[in-house]
Amino acid sequence: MTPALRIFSYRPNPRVWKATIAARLNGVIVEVRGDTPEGLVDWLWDFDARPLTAADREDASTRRMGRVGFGDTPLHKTAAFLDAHPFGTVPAAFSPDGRTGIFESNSIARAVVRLGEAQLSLYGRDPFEASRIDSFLDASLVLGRDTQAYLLGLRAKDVAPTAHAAAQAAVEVYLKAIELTLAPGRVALVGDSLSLADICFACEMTMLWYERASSAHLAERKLTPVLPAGFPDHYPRAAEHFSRLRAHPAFAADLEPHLARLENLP
Ligand SMILES: N[C@@H](CCC(=O)N[C@@H](CS)C(=O)NCC(=O)O)C(=O)O
Repeated sequence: MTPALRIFSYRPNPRVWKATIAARLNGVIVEVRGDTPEGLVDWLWDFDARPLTAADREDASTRRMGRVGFGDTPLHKTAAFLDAHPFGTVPAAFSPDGRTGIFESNSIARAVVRLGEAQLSLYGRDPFEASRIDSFLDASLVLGRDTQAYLLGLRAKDVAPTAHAAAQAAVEVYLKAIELTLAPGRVALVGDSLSLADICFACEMTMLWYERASSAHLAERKLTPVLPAGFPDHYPRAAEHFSRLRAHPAFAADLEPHLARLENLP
């Protein structure tokens, strides 16, 4: 069956899982193409993304320096890719004919939710709930923005104290609000059933789990984790919500192998 949406990204990428979890729930078929983060420098960034050929490597017209997360290595982005994706980032989603590019992981997940609306609503019961879901998605984008430099610093084993401080402040603001939302005994962030807001929350938490692979580096820099293993003491409802979501089969398929690997590092 032809996929309803194609996504190009590095893997594993919890941002992509916002879309694949939604797709598992509502039956939309999504194709994900890509490679490791390091491997993507050897790919042609295009609707028809693929490993570079010798001729592609010679083609200076596609060569572009990456801005976020790809250091000083040139990337190879086609003109059609940049037309569809003016910010030039991954995850990069496309309509099946390749004509419409959808960027920002939250919007890619929204596309999946809209495509599968007839099978299952993950976007609230009315315009107010839908807009409240958008509110959580917007807040998660701010969190993502303020933690990105920190998480990339961890990957490069070169965390700047300013990036750590920004991430710490952002995580605190975000989790306090999630905790408050769940305080009246709610089991979902919006309304009383699972929505895209919960999917997005689970994936943002999973992004932060990456920190656990860098305990030694943080200790070396005398920095404390922004999401310490003891965070459930401070945010019990948020922690419980995350535990519930990660155990859900539609979530576990993507999240569990990744989280388990990070939790069982020597
Ligand atoms: N807020 C965006 C973040 C996307 C993003 O920043 N992607 C980076 C990799 S982490 C990228 O594609 N960088 C390529 C470049 O800068 O050329 C989302 O959620 O999709």
